[in-house]
Amino acid sequence: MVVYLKRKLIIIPEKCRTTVAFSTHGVRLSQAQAKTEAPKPDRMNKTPPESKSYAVNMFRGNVVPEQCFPYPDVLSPDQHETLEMLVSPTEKFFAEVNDPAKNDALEKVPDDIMENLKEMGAFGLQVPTELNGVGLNNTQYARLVEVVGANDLGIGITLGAHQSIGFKGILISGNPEQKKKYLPDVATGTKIAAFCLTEPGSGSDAASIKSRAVLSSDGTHYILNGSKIWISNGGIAEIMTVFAQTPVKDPKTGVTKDKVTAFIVERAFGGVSHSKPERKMGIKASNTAEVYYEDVKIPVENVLGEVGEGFKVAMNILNNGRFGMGAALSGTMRSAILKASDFAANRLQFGRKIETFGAIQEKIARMAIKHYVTESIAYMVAGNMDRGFTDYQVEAAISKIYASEAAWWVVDEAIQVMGGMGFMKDAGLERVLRDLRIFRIFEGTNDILRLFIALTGIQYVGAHLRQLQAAFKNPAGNIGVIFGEASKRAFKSVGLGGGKSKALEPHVHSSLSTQAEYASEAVELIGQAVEAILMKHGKNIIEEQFVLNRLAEAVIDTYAMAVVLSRASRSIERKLDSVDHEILMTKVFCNEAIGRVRSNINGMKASSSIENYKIMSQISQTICKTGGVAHVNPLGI
Ligand code: MYA
Repeated sequence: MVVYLKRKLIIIPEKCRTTVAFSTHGVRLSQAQAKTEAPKPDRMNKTPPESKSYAVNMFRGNVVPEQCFPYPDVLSPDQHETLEMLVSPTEKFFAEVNDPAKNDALEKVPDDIMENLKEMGAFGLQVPTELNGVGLNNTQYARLVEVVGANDLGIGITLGAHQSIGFKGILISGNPEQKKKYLPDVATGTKIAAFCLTEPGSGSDAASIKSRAVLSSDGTHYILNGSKIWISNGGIAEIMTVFAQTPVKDPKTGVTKDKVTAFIVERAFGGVSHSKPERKMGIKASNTAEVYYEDVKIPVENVLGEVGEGFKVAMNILNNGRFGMGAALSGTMRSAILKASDFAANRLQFGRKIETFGAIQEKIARMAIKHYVTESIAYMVAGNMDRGFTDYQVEAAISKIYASEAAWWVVDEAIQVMGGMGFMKDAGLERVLRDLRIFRIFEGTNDILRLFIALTGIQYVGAHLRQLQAAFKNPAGNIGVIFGEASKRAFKSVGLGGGKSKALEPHVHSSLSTQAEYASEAVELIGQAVEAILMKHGKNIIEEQFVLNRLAEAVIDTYAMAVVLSRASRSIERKLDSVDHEILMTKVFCNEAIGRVRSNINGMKASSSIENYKIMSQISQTICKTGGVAHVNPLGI
């Protein structure tokens, strides 16, 4: 792995080089090929993959509204009614039966609580009803998960590790026999599931796992050996989605290479054992353990997806589950804001309620705005998944990053508003803060996901620029492509073509027109910045993480702007009771976000910023070489 993400680069020949192009699912060349080959006619005519993802298209400077405007509205009246019937008993259960502080102290979800959750159907929320599940769609699931997140994140992880990722592979990639065999038991919680990817030597670099499964000589089963660490539900799971290297012969070259394959492993196969539960900072009620596999015999019919395609299976499961985190943490924030605002509205200091002080007002307003953004993104992603869109991975990553950072900030500030009271265990916030810390780390660290966002978008741009470059080799045959691009650029340079800054005007309510202009401007800035960094860095862009991080930041803010504008516009249209409040939050968020976007875009190119990145790199290297802080104590002793 070069720098975390091994994107394969294609260099466009120098003489017509405007930028570099990257491999994509649809367009793929080795570096050597790209350097030497003239584009072949069929490749010239090949249309690069088209995505309708709002976030991905921002990298080309395009507003593609389909997956953002109007705000999704996917529930039928029946689905709405089902959800209503589920939400209130779930809230009642958490308010009256479950005790999160007790679970935290016990470092376990007590057996009676587990049984209650099973009876409520909480272990199979998205499994079809004919396979013993509740049959919810993603939007309905998000709403219930929000209730869980509002009350007990330890239970949230037990449930989430089980269904959000543990058996999700069977649900989305399993064949009918696998679904029929495994889903009924996991849906009822009779058998608990786990997702087993991470290994001692393989965290963020998921493709580098060492566990290995070899086909038996009679071809009936695989023999799995290896170990996994930090597996949520690892000590209690009966059914595991396990990723392991398997030897795979390339049909074209005949060369055999190890490639990742996904397996459904039953503890009952034998050879599966686990460590005692890990002692953790938070989410203590959830079980986390190492899992060991020793000559585990896995029947060939338990391969999940295709042999050698396990990395994609893993990524799809993770992409598919990420919105759940956004929804759960939106619930967590809602609870924290309730506590902080209740305290602020009652606490007297200096003869006044502290809610009347600007210092407290700013905190509470920002907490609410971050919650509004988190919630809006989570339901946008869930809604788009329910509408059948499949290119939501960048948005899902944005949801996870935004939610985990916003929740941390909100709960930390809630403690600050409550002062000494917030620091006390009885306030119930210190546990939540401990629970929250892992959310920026697991399911893809936020750092890795930022790079994933930036590089996925750049890859998309690269494919389109490559088509343009190929078209210039045969201008006569590609007049449409060239003219389309040339006119787009010409319009852009003189601010015409509908004016990019007006691109969102038709989709956003007129009372938010200034903010819509900011959101459109941000898209345009991103498009220009991506072209500029590709021209400047070429294939080395993957090494420019200081720059990529700033690009990802700009993308996150710009996507969030569009989402809240979409939601607020719908609230205006529907004349919701909270509409005025929503407009105010949307205005503040967008007014501030455009400033951050401009600053991050500037930070991708300003020479003073670039100089600082070089210096920071040097500082870090010195510290790591020294083995800690490199400057001496001011006292010299
Ligand atoms: S589970 C462990 C979580 N671990 C991770 O998330 C691992 C993070 N690492 C990665 O995601 C990947 O290794 C990265 C890829 C991104 C670094 N979608 O050369 P590449 C394709 C689709 O860039 P790498 C846990 O924490 C890519 O296009 N495709 O790969 C438990 C390329 O395709 P092609 C993707 O350099 C937590 C190919 O793969 C994606 O190795 C418990 C190779 O790409 C993607 N995302 O780096 C949580 N990425 O070859 C409980 C790559 O065709 C849940 N590709 O060009 C809590 C839920 C909340 C509560 C719920 C309550 C009920």
